[in-house]
Amino acid sequence: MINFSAEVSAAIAAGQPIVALESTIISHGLPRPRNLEVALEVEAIVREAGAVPATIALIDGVVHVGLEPHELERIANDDDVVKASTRDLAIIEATKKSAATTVAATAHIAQLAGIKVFATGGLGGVHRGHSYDESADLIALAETPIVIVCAGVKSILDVPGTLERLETFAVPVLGYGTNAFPGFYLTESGYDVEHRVDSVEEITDIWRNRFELKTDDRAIVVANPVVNQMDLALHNQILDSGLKAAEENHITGKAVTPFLLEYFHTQSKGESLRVNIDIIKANSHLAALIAISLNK
Ligand code: PSU
Ligand code: MN
Repeated sequence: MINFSAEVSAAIAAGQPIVALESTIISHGLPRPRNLEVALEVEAIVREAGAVPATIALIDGVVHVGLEPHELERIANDDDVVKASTRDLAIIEATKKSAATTVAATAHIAQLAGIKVFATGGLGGVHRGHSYDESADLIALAETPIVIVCAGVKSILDVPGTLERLETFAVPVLGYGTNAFPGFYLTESGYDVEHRVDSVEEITDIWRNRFELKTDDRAIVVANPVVNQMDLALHNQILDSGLKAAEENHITGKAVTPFLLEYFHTQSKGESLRVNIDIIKANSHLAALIAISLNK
């Protein structure tokens, strides 16, 4: 069963453009109390652009598409909110827990709800040096027809490895106004994208062309580079020490990404947090414009 917020059910009934937003970035990606403020600011950006935000999470075992303010507050502040990927969804339902959804789980639920556009910060991908640590985000992209707007994959990951996997899964990657694949905290990752688009109309065109060719069963990644990137030297230094710290502390599984993000936020004294917030806001704005264009 899916619970729709009043705002989202009205939008579905009226055929309005909707943007799905993930919640793991709120619960596990940003520090308190900024996380709740940012979640609300991001929703406001989507509304201002003319679309309706649908933040997705599980509350007491129920899937919610669109969160009321008090529900958003629980996801942001409750210590017992776990991080749920696709495989966890049915378990969380059965155990009546509350959970924030990753890119993979959010995309899955969004698609069930008929939502075509989704904004996040950075995608999960292949982790460095661990051949079997690949985010379930990759498989979800291969199986979910949705447009996902991101600032590339998180720079803590193996970027070329992740791009190779996206190629294997036949997931198109479009550089928005760029030929360079963005590097999350950095404007450029050092790797290129094959396809560049310069308008939302081009993305809509590509989305529609896929139906005819029956390549419409998977995601389209729109890679939107951050404008004011993090200081490069600071970024590289923290990345090196962060990867070592994760290793030394034996951080594994789904704890790896939150550990590294938190490490960045503390070590950079808020600089990576500033960039992460810029990213999610810019991506949500672009996602709203895409949702509006797809709706025409
Ligand atoms: N983007 C951000 N911050 C985040 C994430 C993305 O700016 O916290 C989350 C997303 O929910 C993504 C998850 O799906 O990190 C990836 O986790 P993992 O590597 O364990 O699959
Ligand atoms: Mn992992």
